[in-house]
Amino acid sequence: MRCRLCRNTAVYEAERFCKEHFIKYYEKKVEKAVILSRIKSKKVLVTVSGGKDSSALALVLAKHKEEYKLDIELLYLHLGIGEYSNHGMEVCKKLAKQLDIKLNVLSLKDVYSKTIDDFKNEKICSSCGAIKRYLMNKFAFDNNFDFVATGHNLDDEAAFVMHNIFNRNVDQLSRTGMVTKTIRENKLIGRVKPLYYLTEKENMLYCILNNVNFYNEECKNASGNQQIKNKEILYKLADSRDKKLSIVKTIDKLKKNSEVKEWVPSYCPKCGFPTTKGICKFCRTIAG
Ligand code: Q46
Ligand code: ZN
Ligand code: ZN
Repeated sequence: MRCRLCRNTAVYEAERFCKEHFIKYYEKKVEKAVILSRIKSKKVLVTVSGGKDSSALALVLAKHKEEYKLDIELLYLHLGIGEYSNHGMEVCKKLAKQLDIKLNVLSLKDVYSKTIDDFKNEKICSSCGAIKRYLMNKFAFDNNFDFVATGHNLDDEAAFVMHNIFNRNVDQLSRTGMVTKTIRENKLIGRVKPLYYLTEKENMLYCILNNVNFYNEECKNASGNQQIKNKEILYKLADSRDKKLSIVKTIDKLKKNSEVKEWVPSYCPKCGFPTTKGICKFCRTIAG
């Protein structure tokens, strides 16, 4: 198959692009997200796991950091999930070296004397997710970052939207989107998803074509992960990039036309960070 733009051999068959034109296509999509989410000239903390999505994210932002005037650092959360966490950390160390970007490593064990392996409940992924969100926000707040960037992609977003439609969860749906606001006085650092318009496959190809290492191992708890189950449903119903994009864009349009209630946080009496009410989920989980 030939590239639709230059007739060289296509490396990305779905859109018929050669290597050069795929990379241009990919970086244009990231640029669009960077412009729309207004993170140019900001101090951005990029969370990395060693997987393809966050490695692609770190690479594309590092490559364009001068152009976007970004001040970026990486964060690896070592959650203590057996060898999986050690392996992820090693991949991230190599990535940081290759990109020449500072890597911060935060170990749950070192700071809170706990690991995810210590949690034996059925909802381990829900606890893990809450811990990750809390630590990203706290690290970014304590170190004066303007935004936290994550490797969430079009597949993640479309799967999340579908799951919440099936569960009639309007509140969660209203919280989807490419970027959330930073409200420093509320100790809330905005989260941004620069890979919002790109699929998992595209992220993987971007890493491969740029010789960036990533690892494909699954966490041993992945069978209980709701997000992974959501994606399996998505792949059955929306098998193309266009369909996934339609799901996400429809919700974006609906949100623009509807009034979204501002979330007024209260503060956790134990740690002082925002919560919906009472002691925050992080403090409850860590104490449990
Ligand atoms: S790391 Fe954590 Fe995932 Fe492992 S325990 Fe579940 S949520 S599956 S992305
Ligand atoms: Zn081409
Ligand atoms: Zn708390």
